[in-house]
Amino acid sequence: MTDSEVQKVHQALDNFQIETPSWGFADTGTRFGKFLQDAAAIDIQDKLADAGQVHAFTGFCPTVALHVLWDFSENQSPSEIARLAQKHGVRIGAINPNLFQDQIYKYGSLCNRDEDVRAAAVKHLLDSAELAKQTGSQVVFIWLADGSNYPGQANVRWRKHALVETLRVLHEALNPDQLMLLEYKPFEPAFYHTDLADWGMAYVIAKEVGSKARVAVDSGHHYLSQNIEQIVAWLLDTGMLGGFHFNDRRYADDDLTFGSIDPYQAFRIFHEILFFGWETGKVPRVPYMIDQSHMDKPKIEAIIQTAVIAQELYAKAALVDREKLAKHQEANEQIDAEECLRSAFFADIRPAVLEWRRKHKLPLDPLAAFRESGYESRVAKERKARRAELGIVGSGSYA
Ligand code: RM4
Ligand code: MN
Ligand code: MN
Repeated sequence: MTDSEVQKVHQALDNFQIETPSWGFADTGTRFGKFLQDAAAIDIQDKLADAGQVHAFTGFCPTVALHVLWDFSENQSPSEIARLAQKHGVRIGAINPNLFQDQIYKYGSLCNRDEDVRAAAVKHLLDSAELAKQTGSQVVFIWLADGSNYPGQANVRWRKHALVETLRVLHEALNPDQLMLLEYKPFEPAFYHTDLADWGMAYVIAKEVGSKARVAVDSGHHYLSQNIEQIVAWLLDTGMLGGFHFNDRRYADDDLTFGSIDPYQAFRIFHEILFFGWETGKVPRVPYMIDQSHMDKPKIEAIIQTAVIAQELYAKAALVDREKLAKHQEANEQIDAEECLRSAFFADIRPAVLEWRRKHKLPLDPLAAFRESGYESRVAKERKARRAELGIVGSGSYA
């Protein structure tokens, strides 16, 4: 790599941050069950401590996304949680409302035909916006599980109107500098129809709701082989890209480590963002977030590994010779254009990334350094004892 290429990578990395998910540190599983880990976080204090570790060893994961019902409780004020985060060297990132686990949501939340249920869901959104304000968060990140399981069951147009109407209430409550992101997903938990099934639906709803609404792209929420980077390019071009949930998949919403199955896909997403930045003269500050639940990998290591993979792929995307690429595109030189992407993707950027870590006085190998610290075995022992003391008997059972 030439000096100017190394510089290009360093400049890009100086602007690259990725948010960790609080739920990635806790015991989670599939719908068939859970495999419990002694070192898994028990409460919000543990989750923030673990996220603090990830940031300390990587240097670019300064914020943590919280899930309202899993992380906040009556006996702990939001500002206390924000202070706790600070103590561990991180800040609160996106606030994720939970419109899917309560019994009242059997037939949906914001799209439910029952007015009382819709009102309860709206109240939860307003509470979430309040939590965001009190924790200094700019983002309310909405994943809607609403949908139906059987043909004929639901009036999809009625539900669309209900969605706009209810989301507008949240929209009005947000500060001018706050955003609400709408995450789409084609199926699951509902299997016949999902109210926000794809980026187009999320886009339409966001536009109807108002200027503080954007679309969120979860890389696992597409049909197989869908061109995600094209969606990203269109959302960028229309000013509607709100952020990401990163993970990888082979089949459905697998929540596997980002870039573990198809790193070229992840690279192409980053490339579209940087290409847009190059063309418009401004690289957008996109909230990149990890949305993964590791049930068999050790959790903190898995998040460190994910962050490092994302950073490496971002560095590769930064290396694309965009000037050259633009010329080849104009001249219809498809092989040369494609080679612009391939040569960046296959370049060994690790020495440049090492150099960046050295420059920022970070551990050269975050994963190895974290392992050497002994943190995980220490907390495993402590948390195991605390579970016993608190009488928490973990269960892996599905039914
Ligand atoms: C969904 C989606 C959301 C997450 C829920 C629990 O599949 O990815 O972001 O909050 O799972
Ligand atoms: Mn997600
Ligand atoms: Mn998902």
